[in-house]
Amino acid sequence: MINKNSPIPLYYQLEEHIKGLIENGELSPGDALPPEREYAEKYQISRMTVRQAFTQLVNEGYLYRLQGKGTFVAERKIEQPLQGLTSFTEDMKARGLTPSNKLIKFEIIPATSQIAGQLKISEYEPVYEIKRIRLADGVPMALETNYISANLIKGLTAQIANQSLYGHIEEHLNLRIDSASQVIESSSASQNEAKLLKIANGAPVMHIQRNTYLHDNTPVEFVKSVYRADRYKFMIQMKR
Ligand code: 16G
Repeated sequence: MINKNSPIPLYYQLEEHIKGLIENGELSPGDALPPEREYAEKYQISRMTVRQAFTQLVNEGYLYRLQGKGTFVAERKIEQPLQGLTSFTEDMKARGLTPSNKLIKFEIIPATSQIAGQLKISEYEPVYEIKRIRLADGVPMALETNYISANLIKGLTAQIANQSLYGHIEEHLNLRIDSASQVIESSSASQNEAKLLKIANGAPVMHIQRNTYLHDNTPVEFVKSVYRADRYKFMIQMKR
């Protein structure tokens, strides 16, 4: 399956071959890959070529390396569609995963000018600052900090924040969450983010900012999130 006469670079052929094994399930998350040397001997290619293929696959999130232990198949990424306005709890349940939260902070603070501007309220008006680690089947996926006007959404508690905020707003307060705008930017995990998300310092993450509105365009939340880039990819359908 490695064709030396092909104009396609050898590392790329090997990369596609390993990707195929992962996609058809012959290699599963957590499986160790044979050492580079073995691949090199088997296909009569240089170890440099094998390393290049592995490095590409690590960068694309298919594999990960453990110092002194070898190269392993990574967990599949969650592919998150960007069309629907859904909550973390809904998204995880829809995938058959169990959502949970670890509440890091739950406070009422006076809105800074930035938060007030985002929520279209006055500076110093009370807002909830809710910081949560969001987990799927017990694995940290994202770190989210929500700002919600305390005059708009009354009576939030730590217990509610430990479950679904959208669920509470819609089912208990009978408000209709209607639209949102979202900006996604690549970044690398700070020391604190890495610790909370259980990833390496400086590992790739995505910073997501969401502004969410009720049906009458009242801002209902302003959220800053840090999503693990090794566990998430985003998908959007386009039409010309
Ligand atoms: C998602 C939203 C977040 C929202 C949360 C509500 C992104 C990037 N963020 O995580 O803005 O606050 O869902 O989830 O998608 P909940 O209802 O489970 O608390």
